[in-house]
Amino acid sequence: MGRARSICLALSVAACNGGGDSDDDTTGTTTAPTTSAATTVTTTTTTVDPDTGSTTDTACPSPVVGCPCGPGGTCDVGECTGGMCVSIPTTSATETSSDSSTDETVGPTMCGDGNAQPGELCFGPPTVLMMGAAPSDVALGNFDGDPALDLVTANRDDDQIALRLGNGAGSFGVRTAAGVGAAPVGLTVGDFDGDGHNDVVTVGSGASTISWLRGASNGGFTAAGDFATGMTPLAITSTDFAANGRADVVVANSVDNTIGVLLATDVPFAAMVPAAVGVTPRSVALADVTDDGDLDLLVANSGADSIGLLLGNGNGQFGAAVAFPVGDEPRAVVGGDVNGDNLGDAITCEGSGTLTRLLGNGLGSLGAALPFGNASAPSDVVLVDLDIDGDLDLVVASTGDNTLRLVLNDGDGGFDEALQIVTGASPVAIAVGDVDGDGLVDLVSADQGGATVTVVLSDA
Ligand SMILES: [Ca+2]
Ligand SMILES: [Ca+2]
Ligand SMILES: [Ca+2]
Ligand SMILES: [Ca+2]
Repeated sequence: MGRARSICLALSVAACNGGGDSDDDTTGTTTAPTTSAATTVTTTTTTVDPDTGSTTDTACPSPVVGCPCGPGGTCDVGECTGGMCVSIPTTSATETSSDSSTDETVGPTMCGDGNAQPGELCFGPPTVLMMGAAPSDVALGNFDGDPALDLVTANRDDDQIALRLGNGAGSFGVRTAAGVGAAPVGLTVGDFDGDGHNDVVTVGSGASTISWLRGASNGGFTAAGDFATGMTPLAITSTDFAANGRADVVVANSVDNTIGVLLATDVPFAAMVPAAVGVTPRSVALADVTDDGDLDLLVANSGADSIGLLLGNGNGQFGAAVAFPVGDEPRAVVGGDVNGDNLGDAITCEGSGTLTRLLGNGLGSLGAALPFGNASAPSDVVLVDLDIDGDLDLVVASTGDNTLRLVLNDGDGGFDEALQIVTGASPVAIAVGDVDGDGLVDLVSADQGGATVTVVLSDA
């Protein structure tokens, strides 16, 4: 491999000129990759709220940017000026580099030159936006008919979704909200009635229901019904199994130890069909692990220290769950091909602080758990190509130290942490998408402890 990487922070071009890291695992498959402290750039948070003044925005459950200061003139996010919490100017960027002896060259280009090159990892300063009480999940989608991605959160503690419409340039407008079933801890975006407009379905851990909000295509939503799940569902995802133009839903019922499928047929949704999984399922992901064209289901069984794999037949029915041991208390699972063999693999993050990969073996199964890396009480992980070199990298939400960890793939499924980005308090969920239309992926975290989302735009 030996690809050099430039680890770049867009706000500090000086940080982009060197420090290339090529700490690749070239020896392959028998050794679990380890995370070195190779190159880490940490930035403090810059906060900018596009809501000029918060007078139209009444939900200020905590002193964050755009909200009144807390007792003693303090802010959980931002700094107190004139009684209001405002942005903190940037920044301290520090860069340390080790094991540079194996570096062949410095990075191919600089961040900030407008020219995105494979191997560059370029992100700008984070922006923190107030969303409501305990945002517990976040998604990006189009809700107002323009091509700009909008962002929506499920707010556990105010029983609402909160929406901010994107302007296509990386900024978001005024917050609006809509009520859903009690304690929404997850949401998914799709067209569940086939009218061509995106809808939102939340999963209510307090209500043991899903709530369907029908999108009106102008940024508005209409409550369209609640539908029973199993007990205390904690996670949700969706896909259109039958290709009938109506997305279907899968939930994880944490008390029942089941997953449940709710098909969107003539009238969303048909009664939930459960299937047994391991103890305390709290994350679900759809991925084609067997490369047969049908989506399979991955489940993180946090009480059993395992993930479950349920092979799909393509119509929303799944085979029996097969469990694979992982680290202590898996909190999230994702699927995708991380080692380039066209077989789906699984990645988990565990509350104990570890990450684990399990490689698909082409036999409808997964190989042994290979632990790697670390984070502080990680709560979510996503697979996305961060450095545009064609392989899937990781973003890990690290709730214990309020960071997003960007972890790069060496192309063979070996991972090294490359960058930490500071977020609002307790980032529990991640969404990725191109919110500013530059063709590069941007990051959003739902900061459950901070009542905020953190938006991090890529830069070239
Ligand atoms: Ca719709
Ligand atoms: Ca693979
Ligand atoms: Ca990559
Ligand atoms: Ca972008």
